[in-house]
Amino acid sequence: MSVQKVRSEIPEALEYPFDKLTQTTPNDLFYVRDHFPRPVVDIDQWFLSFDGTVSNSLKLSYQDILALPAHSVTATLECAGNNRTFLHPPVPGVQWDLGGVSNAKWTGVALADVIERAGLRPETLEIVFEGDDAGPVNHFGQEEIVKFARSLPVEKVMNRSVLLAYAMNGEILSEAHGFPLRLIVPGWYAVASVKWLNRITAIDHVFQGHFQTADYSYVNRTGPEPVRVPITEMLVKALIAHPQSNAVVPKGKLCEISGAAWSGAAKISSVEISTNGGATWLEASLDPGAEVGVWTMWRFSWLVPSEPCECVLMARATDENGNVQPPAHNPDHETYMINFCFPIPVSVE
Ligand SMILES: Nc1nc2c(c(=O)[nH]1)N[C@H]1C(S)=C(S)[C@@H](COP(=O)(O)O)O[C@H]1N2
Ligand SMILES: [Mo]
Repeated sequence: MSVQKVRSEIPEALEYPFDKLTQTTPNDLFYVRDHFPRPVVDIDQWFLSFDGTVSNSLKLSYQDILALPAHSVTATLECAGNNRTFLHPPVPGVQWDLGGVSNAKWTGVALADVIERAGLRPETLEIVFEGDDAGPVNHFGQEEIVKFARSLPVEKVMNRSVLLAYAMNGEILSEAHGFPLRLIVPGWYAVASVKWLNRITAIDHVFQGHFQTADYSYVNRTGPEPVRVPITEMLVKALIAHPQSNAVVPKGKLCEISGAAWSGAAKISSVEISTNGGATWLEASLDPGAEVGVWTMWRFSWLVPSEPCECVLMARATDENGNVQPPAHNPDHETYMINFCFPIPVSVE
C-alpha cells in the first residue's frame, strides 16, 4: 500500500505527504500526475525518434541512449495545479493540497547533446516532445483524441540542464515517472517534463498542442495586449510542512515552523514567517546552497503565545530576482500557478 494520498486512480494522481518533507523525495513518495491511462512500454521494441526540421533524423534505442554521456541534475517538479485546495470557491481539477511537488536527482542525457547530433535547421522555432500516452480531451469545445505533448522554444533546448532522463535518485525510472525516458525541464512547471517520451519533432512554427493552449495556459498581460500563453516557469513559493493545518500547538513553548521554498526564476533569497495571518513578518533561516529550480528547506523558531488562541501561520518567499509571493491569487492564472501566501490555521492550547 502506498502512503501517498490518492487524488485520482485512473489516470493516477498521487500526492506527496508534505509533512514527511526531506531535501530529496524518496522515489516511492514522489507525487504522480498522469492525464491518461499509463502506457505499457516494451523496451525491446522501444526507440526514440527525432525528426522534423533537422539535418539528420535519429532513431535511438534504449542502449543508444544509455551509451551517451550521462549527466545529473537536481530539479524540483511541481504540478502547475499544486495547492488548488487553497482556492475559494473550489475550482475543478485535481484537488492538490500541499504535495503536488517533489524533489529528485535526475540522470540522463543532455538534450543539447542529442540535438547536436540531429542538427537543427535554421528555420526551427520549437521542439515538440511527445509521450507514448494518449486519450480524449475537450480541445476548445471539440472532443479529440490526443497524445500528451509539449514544446520548448529553441532558446531553451540548448540549456544543458534540460535532460532526457532515465534515472531518478540513482534508480531506473519507474513506470509511474515515465519509464524508459522522460524530459526534465528544471525550473518549469512539471507539465513540461514529458514522461514516456518516444518522439521529438523540430518544427518551424509555434506548437498549438492541447496541453499548452486549451489547458496549462494562462493570460499574460505584460505586453501591449493580453495573450494566452503556455505555463512555463515555476513561480516563487514557500510551503509550510510543520505544523500542519489545524494542528494543536502547546502554549508558551518553542515550536519549529519548517518547510521548503523554490522559484524557477532565481535562487531563494529569503523566507519570512507570519504567525498572525500576515500582519507582521520575521525572517526564517534557510539551508545553505540554494539553487534555481530546487527547493531549499527553511525553519523558524516560534515562541508560541502563553495563552490559548487561534493563530494563522503564513510563509512568504522572495527570490534573487526580487519576485515575492503575493497576498492573493492572480485570477489570470485561473486554476494554475497558485502561489499566494497560504493561511495555515493552528490552535494554541
Ligand atoms: N506523457 C506524459 N507526461 C507528463 C504527464 C502526462 O500525463 N503524460 N503529466 C505531466 C504533469 S501535468 C506533471 S505535474 C508531471 C508529473 O510528473 P510525475 O508523475 O513524475 O510527478 O508529468 C508531466 N508529464
Ligand atoms: Mo501537472
